[in-house]
Amino acid sequence: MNPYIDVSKEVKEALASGKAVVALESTIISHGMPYPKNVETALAVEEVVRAKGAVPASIAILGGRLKAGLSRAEIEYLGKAGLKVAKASRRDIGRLVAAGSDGATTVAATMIIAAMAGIRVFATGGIGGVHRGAESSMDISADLEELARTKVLVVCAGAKSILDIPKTLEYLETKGVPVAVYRGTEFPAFYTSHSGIKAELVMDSPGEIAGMVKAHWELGFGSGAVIANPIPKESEMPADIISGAIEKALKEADKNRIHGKELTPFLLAKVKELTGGDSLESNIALVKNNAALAALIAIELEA
Ligand code: PSU
Ligand code: MN
Repeated sequence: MNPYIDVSKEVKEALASGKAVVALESTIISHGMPYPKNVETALAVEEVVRAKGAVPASIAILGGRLKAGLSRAEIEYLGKAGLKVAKASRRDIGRLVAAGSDGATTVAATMIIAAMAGIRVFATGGIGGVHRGAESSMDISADLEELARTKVLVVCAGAKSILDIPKTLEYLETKGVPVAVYRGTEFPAFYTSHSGIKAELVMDSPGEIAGMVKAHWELGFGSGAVIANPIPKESEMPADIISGAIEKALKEADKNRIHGKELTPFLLAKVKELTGGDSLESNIALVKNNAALAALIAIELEA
């Protein structure tokens, strides 16, 4: 095991005995939702994973140590600290370790730490991707490069349309990352299952997904995979309300010249502000839904 990583006792035992483990990210806790809902959600999502028969491993960087499996107190700490904790992607891990600092891990950094620990399935809300206007800004999330190089399957609710979804899918195709939609006909757009983009590959069971990723890895391909799990019907937001809020958020970001790592958190916060509590409730519902599917896939992978 990498000397910089601490795997919790529960996660270590689960991995050693071939039990299913599901990784969970921490940017969603500190940067994605307000306190105390973020802590409640992170703990509830862990419970969803357990209820399905798998072991949750929330991931973060604490005091310069890479952590796979967080205690309640550690989750509470990250939730309370919020934006004061550094948002950590691949490039940030080394400097945070060297400084003995804390970091809330993005999809990319969570994949890296999960892979180091031997965890192959990870549930989150939405992945980063190619931003709208990337043809001039070149803003493409490091999450996509990580998916191209790290063997972790990521279950998400698609991508928010703060991103250019068709370009994000093109990028993943170029990089050889398998992308499948779970029981849906369109690639889902986070708050809504409708994006107008036809699903290229649809899978109907956790077993089928596990079989696909197992073959992908046994063939020697070194990439991750994306499973896009549409938000449950009852939690969906009306598409026009969401797209109106996103257009407004993008204009504000442009006006305030927000870019780099600040852009995604800025857009997420604006969309939330503009849609009130409804979007937060949808967000919580879809993360739980993804955690449940990830647990079932992880169980199939260990079977
Ligand atoms: N998209 C969401 N919710 C999120 C994120 C993205 O719908 O919480 C977070 C994730 O942690 C993701 C990160 O890995 O933002 C991507 O940031 P960037 O675009 O700066 O790479
Ligand atoms: Mn970016």
